[in-house]
Amino acid sequence: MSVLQDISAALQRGRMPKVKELVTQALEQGESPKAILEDGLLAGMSVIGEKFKNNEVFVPEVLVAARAMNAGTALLKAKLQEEGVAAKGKAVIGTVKGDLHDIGKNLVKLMLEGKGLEVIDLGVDVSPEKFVEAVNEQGAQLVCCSALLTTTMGEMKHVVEALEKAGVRDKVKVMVGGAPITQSFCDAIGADAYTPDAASAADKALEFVTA
Ligand code: B1M
Repeated sequence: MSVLQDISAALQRGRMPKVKELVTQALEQGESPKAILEDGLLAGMSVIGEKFKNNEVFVPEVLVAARAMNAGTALLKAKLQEEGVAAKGKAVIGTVKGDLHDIGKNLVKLMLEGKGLEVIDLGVDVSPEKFVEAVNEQGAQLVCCSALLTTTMGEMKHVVEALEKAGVRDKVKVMVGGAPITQSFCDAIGADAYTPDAASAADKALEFVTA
């Protein structure tokens, strides 16, 4: 196996120290940071994403894989910036106002990053105004809203309305998700996409920024 395949395999097993060791080794061997990112780290994360979608692995495995990915990416970050490897697109993500659940939102963030997108995480209890402010400040193409409560899911409509009011609705795609969200809810509030899980959210996000 090549060192890049080793990185992918170690990441899938969530072995953070091994991933760090292998990324360092790959750099010493002259592998390009871009290849290490795409054929090592992102390749491994994409396998995890598919398995998660198919219920072959679960939240803990995704979290340890993501932790390993973050450690590997951190070693590459400065070199990638030197090489000028641009992110494929930019997203802002947050759990909507009144809602403090963030496990699913964090998974979506990790999966988006796993697809090479830059993600600005606004955290939890994010007001519509804060989403708008982030879009204006960050120039994001995607607005990703998560909600876990039937009492807070209506905030997603307010996000869409706030983007309209601010005159930036046509500049972004609004993606929604979380346990109570459905496709018909997405359609009713005028969002652009509902996805049921983090892996399909990442697929859709990539589709939007590369369309
Ligand atoms: Co809360 N809680 N909780 N809770 N909690 C639920 C959601 C609940 C269903 C439990 C229940 O009653 N059976 C219920 C909601 C009922 C309803 O609204 N119909 C509930 C309640 C009522 C509450 C409180 C009101 C309880 C109280 O205080 N009386 C309170 C509300 C606090 C608040 O937010 N203001 C509350 C508090 C909490 C904790 C703080 C204790 C904790 C959250 C910790 C945290 O997130 N840091 C918590 C937890 C852990 C849960 C359960 C048990 C698990 C949620 C979770 O993390 N799941 C949950 C019951 C359950 O779901 N079984 C429950 C794992 C996570 C990976 O899944 O977030 O669905 P999920 O994300 C998925 C998809 O939905 C999707 O991708 C993810 C993975 O693939 N997804 C997206 C998510 N966001 C997406 C965005 C996308 C696309 C896909 O595009 C942008």
